[in-house]
This record gives sequence, structure tokens and C-alpha cells, in this order.
Amino acid sequence: MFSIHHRPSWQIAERFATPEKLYLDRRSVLKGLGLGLAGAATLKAGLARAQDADPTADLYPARKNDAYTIDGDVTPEEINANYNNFYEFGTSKNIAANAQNLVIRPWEIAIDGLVEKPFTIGFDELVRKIPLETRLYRHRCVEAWSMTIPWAGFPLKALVALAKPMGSAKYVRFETFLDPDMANGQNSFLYPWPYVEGVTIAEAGHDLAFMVTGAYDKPVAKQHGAPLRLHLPWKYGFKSIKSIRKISFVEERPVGLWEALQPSEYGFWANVNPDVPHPRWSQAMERVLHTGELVPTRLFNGYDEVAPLYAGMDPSTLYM
Ligand SMILES: Nc1nc2c(c(=O)[nH]1)N[C@H]1C(S)=C(S)[C@@H](COP(=O)(O)O)O[C@H]1N2
Ligand SMILES: [Mo]
Repeated sequence: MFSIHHRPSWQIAERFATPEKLYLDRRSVLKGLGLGLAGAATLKAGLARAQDADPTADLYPARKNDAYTIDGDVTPEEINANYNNFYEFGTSKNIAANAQNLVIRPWEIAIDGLVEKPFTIGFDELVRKIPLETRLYRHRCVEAWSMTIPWAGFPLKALVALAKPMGSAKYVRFETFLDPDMANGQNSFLYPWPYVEGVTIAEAGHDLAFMVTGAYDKPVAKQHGAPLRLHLPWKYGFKSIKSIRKISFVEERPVGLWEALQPSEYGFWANVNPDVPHPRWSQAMERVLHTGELVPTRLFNGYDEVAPLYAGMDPSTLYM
């Protein structure tokens, strides 16, 4: 016979995860069951909850990496979950509701370019290939505001190792999805969609470069760039591309969306540097998002350990 035993919570979550087709058909199911209105409402609420169950929820909280902590407090979740920059869903900071239109399953990531063998991998498979960890990171937007987030994910260098780039690869190029029906901001002709960003191979190999899959001890919220985004805490926020669909190893320096749009204002390097003003404002200070306090900005956003990556470079070119 069978015995009843305790299941880990992820198995339960998986069992409840309703396939999209079934979910969409729920109205006809309810009709077929002949449920009254009240019963249908209860069942519907249950199905909606099941739909929210994330198949990777069991991976959080991820082990804390104490090498990456900060002095000062973490930005409260409700604050930075409602103050975002995600132009695919609108040009204001108030895009959290609209970003819920982002469909994150299924989610395939293509790895191509100068690699031993290009491949495509589903996010749910990738996220279980590399151990996750939690890191507290500071984030400095080029618009002179900052926050601190408990991200979870894995070092970008672990993904580079999986990709097996060839010696000729000099840069890593990242690309966000392109789907104007889903993300209405992509209907705007003012921006060269899809969002693209890039780093050098050496930058990608630095332990600080982090692929984010979670935040606040759960899968990362859609408005923060679910299911997979980059965070480069020593660079201005626009380098940290969200909702990545393609990672290419290339010989030519990639041109990011902002650099393509306005090269005199948004450079490739984009290293945080209080001494190099943006052409339209100073970068000397930053506004801490959750306190409103103005504090001095630090070179490399305080992450001095990246300095060797730029040894010999003229400091004024650190930004451009
Ligand atoms: N695909 C995509 N990635 C993006 C952006 C964007 O508009 N689209 N905005 C960038 C900018 S300017 C910042 S400051 C951060 C904001 O991240 P957050 O909303 O999670 O705080 O995401 C970056 N990554
Ligand atoms: Mo930003």
C-alpha cells in the first residue's frame, strides 16, 4: 500500500502549479462542475493562489554570503518594490503594477556567440545548476538615488564557466526579451529595443558581478527583472540589465540601449565616480531611497576591490 510521509514544500508547490492552459480554462471547468457563484469564487481564489506558486520558491532563503554585507540598513521591501526603473513597462518609477504583465514561465535563456557549443537552457533548470547565495548589495542609479537590497543568485563567473567561452571572446553581451504585446513600453519608437548591456570578460569574471534570481528571501519580483537579472554594484544601475533572455560572448564591445540613445551621457564603463559629473547633474552625492538623506557617493560605489580591473585607465574615462 502507500504510506503518508512529509513532503518538502517545493513538491507541494509544484503539485499546485496549474498549467496555463488549465488556468485559462477554469471558467468552463467551473461551469461543468455546476458550482454556485459563492463556490466558484472560493475555487477561483484558490486557483489564483496556485498560479502564484513559484516552482523555485523552495530555493529561498539562500545561504547568506557574509563576505557581502553592508553597514547601514537594507531598504524596506515595499519601498524599492514600488520605485523601479524598467522602461519596458513605462518611463516613470511607478511601473510595479504594469510589470506584473511580464510572463516568466516558460523562460528560456540562449547562450551563444564565441562559445564551445551554443545552447538554450530553461530558467528552472539553470537555477538548480549553480548553488544560490544571498548577498547585501548597494545599488547606485545614474539619477543619483541609491538603495540596498538583499539579492539572491549566483556569481556571473559561474555562468561564464557553464558557457565555456573561447579565447577570442572579449565581451559578454546581455539582451532582455522583446515583446511589445506583453511590455507596452516597447511600443515606443524612442528607444532601440531590446534593452542590451555588456561587460568585459574580465569584469564578468570578478566575483562581485552577480546574476540575481531572488530578493528578500524569495524569487525576485517581476518589477525587479524576474526571473534573471544582472547586478553590478560598482556600476551605475543602468548596466544591471533585467529579465535576461540572451547572453552572447562577442569580440566587439556591445552598445547598450542607453549608450545607443545618448552616448555623451551614458558610457560603456559607467563605473560609479563622484568626480565625473553627468553632463546634466553632479554625481557627488546620492539620495538614499528609504530615508531621503543625501550622502556622498564613493568611487566604485565603495567597492574598491574592482579597482585592479581598471588599472592604468585614465580616471576620467572610468565613467565613459
Ligand atoms: N531591461 C531593463 N533593465 C534595466 C532597466 C530597464 O529599463 N530595462 N533599467 C535599469 C536602471 S536605470 C536601473 S536604476 C535598474 C533599476 O532596478 P530596480 O528597478 O530593480 O531597482 O535596472 C536597470 N536595468
Ligand atoms: Mo538607473
